[in-house]
Amino acid sequence: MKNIIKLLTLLFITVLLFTTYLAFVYDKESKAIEAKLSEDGVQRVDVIVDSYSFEPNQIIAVVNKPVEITLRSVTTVVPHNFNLNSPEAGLNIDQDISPGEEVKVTFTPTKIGIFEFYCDKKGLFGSHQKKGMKGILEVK
Ligand SMILES: [Cu+2]
Repeated sequence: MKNIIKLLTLLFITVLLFTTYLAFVYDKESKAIEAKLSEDGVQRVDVIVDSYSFEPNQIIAVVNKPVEITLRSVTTVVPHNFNLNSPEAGLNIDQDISPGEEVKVTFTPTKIGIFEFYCDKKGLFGSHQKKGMKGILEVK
């Protein structure tokens, strides 16, 4: 009986450590990235497009300055897209991204706020957005 309790305690501690580790890794991956302001006045950022994620998934940009996002697909089969639709803030993007393709989208955010982007494709088992293909643009 005592051995079982010991075993369960050990198992509990292992699970606890593992989930803490996962939370730490996940937190690192979802770190916000500031779009880098170039000499030509354009704020640029690269985003890796995979099934089913955008990396980084938090982009920070400054209001009323052009933003250029390079979307780099690393998939071999699954097509994705990049939707960023808040027309009231100057955001009106629906860009298809073929497997392995690299495309650029440019826009100028005209309002401060937090705006969601996502992939609106759907597979057999649900939408890509629900599987994690989403992120936020924070305009400061
Ligand atoms: Cu997708």
